[in-house]
Amino acid sequence: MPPVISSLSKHQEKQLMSLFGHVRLHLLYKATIHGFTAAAFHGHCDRQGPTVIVAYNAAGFVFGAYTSKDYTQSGAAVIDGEAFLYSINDGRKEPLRVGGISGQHAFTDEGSGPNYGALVFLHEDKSAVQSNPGSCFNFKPEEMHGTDLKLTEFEVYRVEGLFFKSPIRYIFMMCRKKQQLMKSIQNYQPEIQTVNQACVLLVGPVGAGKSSFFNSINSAFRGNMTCQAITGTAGTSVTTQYRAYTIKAGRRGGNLPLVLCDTMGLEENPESGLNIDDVVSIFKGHMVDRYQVFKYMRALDSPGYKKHVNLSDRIHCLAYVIDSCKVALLSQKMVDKFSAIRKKANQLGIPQVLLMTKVDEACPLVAKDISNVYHSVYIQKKARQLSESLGIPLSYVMPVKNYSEELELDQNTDILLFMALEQMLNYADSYFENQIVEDRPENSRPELYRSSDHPRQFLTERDDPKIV
Ligand SMILES: Nc1nc2c(ncn2[C@@H]2O[C@H](COP(=O)(O)OP(=O)(O)OP(=O)(O)O)[C@@H](O)[C@H]2O)c(=O)[nH]1
Ligand SMILES: [Mg+2]
Repeated sequence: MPPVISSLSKHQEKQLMSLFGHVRLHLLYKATIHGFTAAAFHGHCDRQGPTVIVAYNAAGFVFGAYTSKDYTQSGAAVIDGEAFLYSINDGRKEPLRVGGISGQHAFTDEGSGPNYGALVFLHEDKSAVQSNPGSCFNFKPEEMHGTDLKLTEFEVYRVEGLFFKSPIRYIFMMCRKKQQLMKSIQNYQPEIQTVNQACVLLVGPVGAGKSSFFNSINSAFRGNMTCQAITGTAGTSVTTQYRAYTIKAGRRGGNLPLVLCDTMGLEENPESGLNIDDVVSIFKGHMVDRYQVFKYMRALDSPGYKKHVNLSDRIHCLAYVIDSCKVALLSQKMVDKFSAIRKKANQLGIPQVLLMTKVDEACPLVAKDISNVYHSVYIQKKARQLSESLGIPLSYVMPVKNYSEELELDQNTDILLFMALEQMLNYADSYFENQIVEDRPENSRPELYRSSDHPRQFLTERDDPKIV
């Protein structure tokens, strides 16, 4: 998840927390960023354990619902004695808390927006709430939400702490989250039938952590530390070869449906580091794996130039990789290089994301516990700065921590890496969507049709011995 920021004011947050006691709220979903749709809500909030909904309206009400149960889209009426509705408003000293009507269920766990009977959020996939007091919960509408049923914002937080007095439960939940992400990545299949793997290109300044990102993803899927790509620090780029790495799901597992392409680092000097013409060759799929990027590959007869290319050779998603500690040090020349690359990528319709690496070095709070990454004001500030200087929307900026000196894998680090990867695959899908020429007759599009017309070949858990 990108570093989305809570809209709660300090006062509202304090009032909300007073309903729970000593807890930590972890923002899972923010509708103005992820969309005011039931699908977006379920994509971020299903199976997250105890959660609280925070809805905002223009009349100044912050209101919502707490449940200690999971959302799973089971279709069942869920009984939850701990569930309650609440409302916070400047005109009131204490928050309003409304418990459920005795003998009635708390919410209906369906595929629509969260349905608490008396309050149905994201009603009809809109930024609206439907109010029916008396069904499951009872309240006076003017006390709950005024007369304003239109939502200006809608957020969902996981409620952590109180319920994780038992560390076992917390570990179990994070384990489940990691498994879900791994499965979703393994089961990914490009929208186009002739393409088996999405190609993601990593581009960034020397030492930003491009090769380490590949090593980290490879390690997380293998289940042990790997160092296939050479990493380290030097005056110039440690990586000199263009590499298109495949990744295995477990030691003896099959290849994942993605290729991570690692390159030489960018340098300020126009004559040094990765050249923009080379980047364009890579975008179009002309550069062969293991090409030594010593000099420009403009000559079409260069041995590293693949003349005949098809859609699967091309880059389907571009990830800019930037060291979080060096955001303020990005020179104008480097920013210009990024915008030149961005212009070329835009022309070719390649979706772009931004990986902020080394979040552990940038913020001591995150170094202590990687799951603090979304609470770190410093990381959020850096993400904003990057978004503004490179002109990339904030929701496309993803913080990650690569494995650098660790000897063992860490679950929270893996989750952050997988979340970034899953997002890249989603964006690669947007690239494929754009390749499907809907208005051409069937017989004139031999390779450009949706793979969903054909049975999907999913990896099974048996193929994936390393899922933990
Ligand atoms: N603490 C920390 N160190 C990192 C992280 N990512 C990379 N590093 C370290 O940063 C240094 C450079 O990482 P590389 O992966 O080699 O960087 P690169 O972008 O591939 O660099 P070039 O190939 O030289 O362009 C290495 O010493 C890594 O161990 C991270 O997220 N956290
Ligand atoms: Mg490298």
